[in-house]
Amino acid sequence: MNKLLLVRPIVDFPVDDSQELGIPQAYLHLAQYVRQKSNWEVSIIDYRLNMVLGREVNPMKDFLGFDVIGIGCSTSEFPPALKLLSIAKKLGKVTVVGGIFPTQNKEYCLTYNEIDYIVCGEGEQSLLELLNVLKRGVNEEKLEKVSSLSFKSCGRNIHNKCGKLLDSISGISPETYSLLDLSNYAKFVSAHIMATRGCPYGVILKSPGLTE
Ligand code: B12
Repeated sequence: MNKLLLVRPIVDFPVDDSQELGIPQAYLHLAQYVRQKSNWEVSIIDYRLNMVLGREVNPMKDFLGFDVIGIGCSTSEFPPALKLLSIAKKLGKVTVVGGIFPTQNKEYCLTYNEIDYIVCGEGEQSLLELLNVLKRGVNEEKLEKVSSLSFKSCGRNIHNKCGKLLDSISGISPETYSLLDLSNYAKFVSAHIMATRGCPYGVILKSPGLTE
């Protein structure tokens, strides 16, 4: 087991024709981190891009050859993500979700059998830890040590402790960008970059001259 596919679902009710496309920043960060620190092979498929290009969206075919299917979801992405996760489970894949919706709705997400694991909050370190455990075969004791992970075990919902945030976040390398078909994104959107991560207000409060 060493092949991870990160899948971006289409959105059922986009606010414009572009499917709110954008380059999937989170997937690039996750893929880069995992690839740098393990021998997992990571691929990305963006069904939103495929939709606007008029390409085929065929998860039954696309998921073959991968061991783990990972999807990040905002609220609007959760229903289409579930459809994809259901196909992944029919194909016998391990499924993992992350992003704002699963992070805020862990208990709700665990009611769905389509979801094996939830990574809460910042995903890089936890995803790497999870993949390292999965590679050696599912082991309950080891899963309970994976930071920020939620999962079901013997009918109980387990929510592990949060991990530490990353000390530094590296930029996306050209090698990682090559996981995406950038020239096709360029037909529709300008490139977003991530300038900072997290909430800056704690820092502002501690600035000299300001009182709490
Ligand atoms: C940039 C941004 C956009 C950009 C996206 C550009 C792009 N190229 O992707 C644009 C402008 C297009 C956009 C549009 C919208 N956005 Co917006 N956006 C953001 C913003 C500011 C940052 C997201 C981001 O890229 N973060 C950087 C990456 C690295 O972090 P991340 O996505 O959180 O991913 C990390 C973890 O979540 C986790 N993770 C994520 N996915 C996965 C998957 C797996 C398998 C795992 C293990 C982990 C994992 O690991 C990642 C790395 O640590 C957030 C607010 C915020 N600060 O998070 C709002 C936010 C996500 N947007 C929001 C909304 C509402 C929208 C719109 C619906 C607005 C609208 N009405 O049109 C649209 C919908 C877009 C869509 N359908 O997907 C809401 C979502 C709320 C919700 N509950 O769903 C947010 C949270 C803002 C808010 N507080 O309201 N957005």
